[in-house]
Amino acid sequence: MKASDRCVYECKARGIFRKLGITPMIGDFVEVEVKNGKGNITAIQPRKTSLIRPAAANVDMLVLVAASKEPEPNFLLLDKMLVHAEMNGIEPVICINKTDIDDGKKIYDAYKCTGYEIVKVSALRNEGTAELEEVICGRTAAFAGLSGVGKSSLLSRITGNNLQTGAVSDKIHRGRHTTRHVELMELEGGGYVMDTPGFSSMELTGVRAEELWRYFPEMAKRAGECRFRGCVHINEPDCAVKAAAEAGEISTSRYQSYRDLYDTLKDIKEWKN
Ligand SMILES: Nc1nc2c(ncn2[C@@H]2O[C@H](COP(=O)(O)OP(=O)(O)O)[C@@H](O)[C@H]2O)c(=O)[nH]1
Ligand SMILES: [Mg+2]
Ligand SMILES: [Zn+2]
Repeated sequence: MKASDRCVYECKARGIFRKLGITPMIGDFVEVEVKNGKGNITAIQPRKTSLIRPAAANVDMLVLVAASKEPEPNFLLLDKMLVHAEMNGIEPVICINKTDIDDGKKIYDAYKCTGYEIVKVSALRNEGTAELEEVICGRTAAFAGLSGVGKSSLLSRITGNNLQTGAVSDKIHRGRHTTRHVELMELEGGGYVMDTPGFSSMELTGVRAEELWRYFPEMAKRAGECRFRGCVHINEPDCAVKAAAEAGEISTSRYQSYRDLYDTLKDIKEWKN
């Protein structure tokens, strides 16, 4: 069934959800009671996945959009988002946009060691967008990334909808043209995509510092070769992860993010105890 064949009802959520502390999220499968053309959400199905940043349910792919330039990539934020996706069992894809102004090699080199799919695109020139659509095909994908990287421009290309876009400087100075609401859009070849508001910071929670390496796939696959069990891959001798970082098999940027995040998580724990 296509979205155009479906009925659309404006719904209210019953007060019971508020009492239970449950908020309906974008992407939820719900049961609806219709009266006089208006819907009432009576039940929310268990969620397959639930992302906090961006807030969305049942997403199975996170397309992390970074611009090769304007704005400069924020590697630490990208790495936090990748850990967040890993923790939630959501497949991440790295999408390098604006390849018309810079080839994006810096981002590519930072992530080629991860094994994640990397797609280079230019929304402006409509290059690589068909490949991006193919990668998403059949899935429910949320687009996330800094404001101004081109999420709405890319989604306009692949959905054929005309989404609101805005110049980077406009957003920074006046907060105009930003995506204020999130909506699922159906792809012609199957699958759904959603645009999300850009954000520039996030706090990583729900993971212990000692477990953090598990969410860096290029570290996790080498951890079994470390001398010590419980190695956190920072100062231990005969650490296979550190050796791989020194040999350039794990990028400097990824290893640095790991160390920064490890320190932050360690501090949170000590502060809470
Ligand atoms: N040069 C270039 N500019 C782009 C590209 N994609 C988007 N832009 C521009 O970047 C700005 C922000 O785009 P937008 O889609 O609103 O970004 P969003 O905040 O991530 O949704 C707009 O001025 C776009 O025209 C691209 O591939 N190349
Ligand atoms: Mg946008
Ligand atoms: Zn180690």
